[in-house]
Amino acid sequence: MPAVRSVFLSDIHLGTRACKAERLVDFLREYPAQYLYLVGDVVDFWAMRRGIYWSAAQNTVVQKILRRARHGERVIFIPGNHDEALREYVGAAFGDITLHAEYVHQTADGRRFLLIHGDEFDEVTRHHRWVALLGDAAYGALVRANVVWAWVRRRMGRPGYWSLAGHVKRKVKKALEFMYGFEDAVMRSVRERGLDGIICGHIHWAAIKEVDGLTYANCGDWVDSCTAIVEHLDGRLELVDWNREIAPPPPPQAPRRLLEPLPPEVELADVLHRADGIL
Ligand SMILES: [Mn+2]
Repeated sequence: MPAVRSVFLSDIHLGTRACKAERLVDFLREYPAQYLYLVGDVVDFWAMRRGIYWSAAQNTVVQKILRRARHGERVIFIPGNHDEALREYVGAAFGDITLHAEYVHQTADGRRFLLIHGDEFDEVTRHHRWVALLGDAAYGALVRANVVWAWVRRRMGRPGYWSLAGHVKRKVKKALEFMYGFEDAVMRSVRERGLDGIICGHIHWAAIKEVDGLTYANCGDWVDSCTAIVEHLDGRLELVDWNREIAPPPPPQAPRRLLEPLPPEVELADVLHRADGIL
C-alpha cells in the first residue's frame, strides 16, 4: 500500500551542487505513492550551461523516479523555466513518464487542482529574462554560502539547520512583495478556471494555505528547504519538511583511513580538504 496517494515535487535542480539529492532519495524511500508529479525545474539546464555537477545521489534520484514509473506509479512531469527545453516535448511520453505543460489533478475528496510550475505568473522571468538569470546566479551564490555557514554552525555545536537563503528571503521586503504578487496572479487564474486550487513551485517558498476559499500550495524546493506536498489517501494535502524529518547526521567516525576510496563526485577542493585533516 502506498504511504500517500500523491507526491508533488518541484525545483529539484539536478545538475547543480546545491541540489540536496541525498535528502530527496531519503524522502522518496519513505513516500511511495500512486501519483508522482514533478512540477518543474527538476533538471537545471540554466545552471548546467555554467558547469555541471552530477553526483551519485543525483543519479539515484533519477533511477528511483524511473523505477517508480516502471512499477506502475503514474509519473507526470511538468517542465519549468530551468528545464524549459523539455517544453518542446509536451504531450510526449518518455517510457512511463508523460510530459505536460500543465495538468489538472483530482484529489481523493474530489477537489480539482491546477498543476503548473508557475514561472508563467512571474513577471520578472516572463519579461526580463536577463534579470532572472542574474538573480538565479545570486541565489546560487547564497545557497553555496549557506553550505559554509551550516558547516560553521555544526562546528559550533548549534543544532538544526538554519537557512541563510530562507532568512534573506524573509527579510527582504521586495522579495515578499514579489511572492504575494505571484500568489495573487496564480489565484486569479485558478478562480477564472473554476478550479479548487493550485499546486505549483518556482518561487522556492513552500506553503499550503486557504485564499478566499481556494487552496494555494507550493512545493518549495530541494536546494534549500527540502519540502514536498503530499496528498493523503483521504485527499488531504500536507506540506512535508524533510530538513527536519530526517535523523541528524551520525557523529564523525574516529580515525580516518589514509587510503579511503573517494566517491566519484569528489573534486580537487574536497581532496585537499581531506588531505588537510590527515597530513
Ligand atoms: Mn522555476
